[in-house]
Amino acid sequence: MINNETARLDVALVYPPWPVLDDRAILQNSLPPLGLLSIASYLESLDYSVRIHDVHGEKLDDVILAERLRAERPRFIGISVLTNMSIPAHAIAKLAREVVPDAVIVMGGVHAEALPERTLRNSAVDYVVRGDGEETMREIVEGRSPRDIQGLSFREEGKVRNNPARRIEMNLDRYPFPAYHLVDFKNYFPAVGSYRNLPAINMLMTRGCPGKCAFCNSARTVLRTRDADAAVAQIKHLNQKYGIRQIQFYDDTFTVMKKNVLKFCKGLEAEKLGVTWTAYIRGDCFSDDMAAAMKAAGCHQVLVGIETGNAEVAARLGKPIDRKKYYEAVKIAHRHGMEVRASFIIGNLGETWQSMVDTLEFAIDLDIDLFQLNISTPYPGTALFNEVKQRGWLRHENWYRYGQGEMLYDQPQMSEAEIRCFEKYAFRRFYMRPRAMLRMLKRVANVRHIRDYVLAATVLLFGIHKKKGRSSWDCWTELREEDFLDLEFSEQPPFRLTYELRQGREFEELEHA
Ligand code: B12
Ligand code: SF4
Repeated sequence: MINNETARLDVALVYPPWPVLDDRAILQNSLPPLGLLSIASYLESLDYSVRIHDVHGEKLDDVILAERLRAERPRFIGISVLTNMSIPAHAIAKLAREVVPDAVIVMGGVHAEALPERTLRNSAVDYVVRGDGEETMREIVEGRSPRDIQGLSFREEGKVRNNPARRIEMNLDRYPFPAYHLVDFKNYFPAVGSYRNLPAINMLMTRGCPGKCAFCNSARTVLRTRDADAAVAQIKHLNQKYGIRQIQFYDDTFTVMKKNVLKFCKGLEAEKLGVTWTAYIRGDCFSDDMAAAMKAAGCHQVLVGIETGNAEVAARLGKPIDRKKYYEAVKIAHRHGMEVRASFIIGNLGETWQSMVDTLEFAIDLDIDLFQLNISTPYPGTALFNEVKQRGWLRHENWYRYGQGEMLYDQPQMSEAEIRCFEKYAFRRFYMRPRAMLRMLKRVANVRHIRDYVLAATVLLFGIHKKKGRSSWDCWTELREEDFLDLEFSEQPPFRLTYELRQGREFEELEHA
């Protein structure tokens, strides 16, 4: 189905930049966008021609992106949107419309799907896809009428029409391996402190999470897993074709389906590839036999979102803590020689100075290896967003600043100054302990690790950030959302939760109303 006659590309998929303004981003991974890679490989398997432009990973400016799109003249342009990249995403849609006026422009991803009416106020966006994008994008590219495409939102007669949700695909093995061949591995790197070997790449075993956390878009989404053998085959392919020696599993909770994890570990160990890997676990989804199998298969670090050490705050987060389970999980990981990287959130609803101290004390007492701290951020599509919005506490909707590095809602009992002060104190208190320092030294396996530590220390402990000079990439960082929203709709969109809109309840109700 490649368009030989007109030499047009069928589909260009674009991953927008995420704010370089947040200096802590330099400590984070930059690995390929797996959602777009999955859509790309599925469309390629159906003989469509596809390219990926990772504006973030490739550090593309608007001139280069425009040149590429002009040369390719794609019939369809898909843009992936998380909250903190949504303003540049709008700019990319406008740019795409100017350069390829007849292309159909589609947005997907958690931010676009949570706010379809707002997204479609940009006249350069034709469709918003809600939920998994593979099948919906296929139907769009096949030229189906938008009314007949499930999981699609679009403008019709001056209104936004939200079609019913699409049935959730339970068989993830229907989709081919992500289209890694469409990205250049040299543009990507793993997060500081998260790898043993290089080069590293990301992959997924599952989609969805049964957790109920108020701050998370993944809460209550339908859990599905790939077959363990397919995941082993993918790692073998990545190792043999690209020399990959480190995998970062990006599943919300890798260990949630125990039988499959054990099968995967056995299969990977048998391949003797020497690939090391990391994965997210939950305190209540981890056990001795699983840890033993994971370690034998090359896992060297587990990541766990503990969030808080205070029981009341935890209950409000929808993630009640069972301290015993966390102590146990850390012990199990250590017993099997795996590091524990744990993340926490401060500035939560109901937070006080004392509850933040509880969190820090808990982190220290747990004896974790790496400590990550974020500031509570209310993302559209989460219960937290709805609550702070309804209470009138949300400070602003400048999405650039939704990067978990600043306070976005006010609460009577807690000031921004307290949160900022605690953040600095916590990093110093945790990492400036002899035990923590010794551990870090022991972890050094190569020169790159030393470079990473210097970087982390300058940013987290001393607050020294990379000097910002102007560059051509600044074209993405100082835009205003309202400049792109050129349409108005009279209807007031309801507050939605990501899982509701993916599982279809709300839209089906609207349909039958
Ligand atoms: C791995 C991960 C990361 C990695 C890498 C992210 C990346 N760029 O790949 C790292 C650690 C770097 C990271 C960083 C951050 N992350 Co993160 N991350 C994830 C995680 C766990 C998995 C992402 C993934 O690969 N998903 C699997 C793929 C298959 O799903 P998908 O991307 O959603 O794509 C599917 C559909 O959404 C849809 N789709 C998506 N795009 C498009 C486009 C088109 C055209 C179409 C048709 C369909 C479509 O189709 C895809 C295939 O079915 C998600 C949670 C999750 N389960 O998604 C959080 C998540 C995306 N991250 C989140 C956050 C908050 C962040 C940070 C802000 C954290 C921080 N403190 O800095 C940064 C911002 C990064 C950024 N802007 O890209 C939030 C986003 C919330 C929001 N509303 O924006 C999520 C949802 C977790 C949560 N808390 O709820 N993250
Ligand atoms: S924070 Fe973790 S456990 Fe909670 S819903 Fe999100 S992915 Fe699931």
